[in-house]
Amino acid sequence: DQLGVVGVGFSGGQTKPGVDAAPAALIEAGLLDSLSNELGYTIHHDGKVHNYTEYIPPSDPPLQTAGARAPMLKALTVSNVTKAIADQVYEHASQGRLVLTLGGDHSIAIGTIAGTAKAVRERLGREMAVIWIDAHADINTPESSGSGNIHGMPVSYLTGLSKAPKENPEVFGWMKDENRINVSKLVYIGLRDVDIPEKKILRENGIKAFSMHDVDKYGIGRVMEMALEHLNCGPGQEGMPIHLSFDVDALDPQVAPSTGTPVRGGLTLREGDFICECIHETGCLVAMDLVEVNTIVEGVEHDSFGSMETVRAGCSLVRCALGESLL
Ligand code: DIR
Ligand code: MN
Ligand code: MN
Ligand code: MN
Repeated sequence: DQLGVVGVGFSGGQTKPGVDAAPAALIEAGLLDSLSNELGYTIHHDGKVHNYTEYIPPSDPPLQTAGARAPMLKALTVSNVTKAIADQVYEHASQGRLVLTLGGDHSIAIGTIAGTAKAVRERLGREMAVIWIDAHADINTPESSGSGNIHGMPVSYLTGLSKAPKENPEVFGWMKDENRINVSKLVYIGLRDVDIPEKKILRENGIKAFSMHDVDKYGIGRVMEMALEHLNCGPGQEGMPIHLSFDVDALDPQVAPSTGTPVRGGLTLREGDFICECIHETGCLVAMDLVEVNTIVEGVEHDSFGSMETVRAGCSLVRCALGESLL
């Protein structure tokens, strides 16, 4: 099978350095080698981890919108960079390749999903589903966000809940309907740190979300059945293309401590891998993002145990989504 790989060394959707070094760490750990040598993928990769410096404006002051709790940080930078990512991902997806994007903070999913959504519409004439695995809902609008960090907002742009402000069309004005997904085709798993305004957004839009409470209550097996059934990808159903966006902070910090905003009480390594295996089994996967691995959080050394363990966990998630556990 053909696999397009995009290395995204970008951290501008939040304030902690180190998440930009993750793609290199994942590749150094042998991820791409195992995908080609063990899983048999033909890999299309330009051999780079992009830092998008050519897209970063010389000045990008905090953007205060009327009624917002906090100014939006690096709005123009993230808009420009995600547009470039969307083009890269579209290029792979439009040739029918499964696309793997190694991030980077979660703001980059604005680009990856925009790129695959467009390619899937053109190639298959269909809408795409998104499975968002995360401790957080990442569905703040610029108005509801308490931090101003865009990695807490990607889903609001991707679903059209947030759009380019009239007075600042250069901030995400490049996004068109062809880049967006329907809120009814979105499923969350792993949530446990959702802001109050985000809970309201989830409720008002009837968005399907499985929190850690649901994982405890039903078990991950039943949660995956319900999630895939909701997306028409269960056994006997017609199926639809799936983009999997996996934030490593969905995993418990005991197994993935090296991430910018760890939250206790997360998924076990096996629950994370199981989610990926179930999605692989559907045969519907068209793209995967692995984001928020941060190799230098809060003084944790680059080569420390926690950082290595997080990289190892990330590699395992990707291999499971790409078919490693098939017997
Ligand atoms: C918070 C944290 N909801 C925010 N979000 C994080 O900044 O909007 N997302 N950490 O990964
Ligand atoms: Mn690349
Ligand atoms: Mn996230
Ligand atoms: Mn998160």
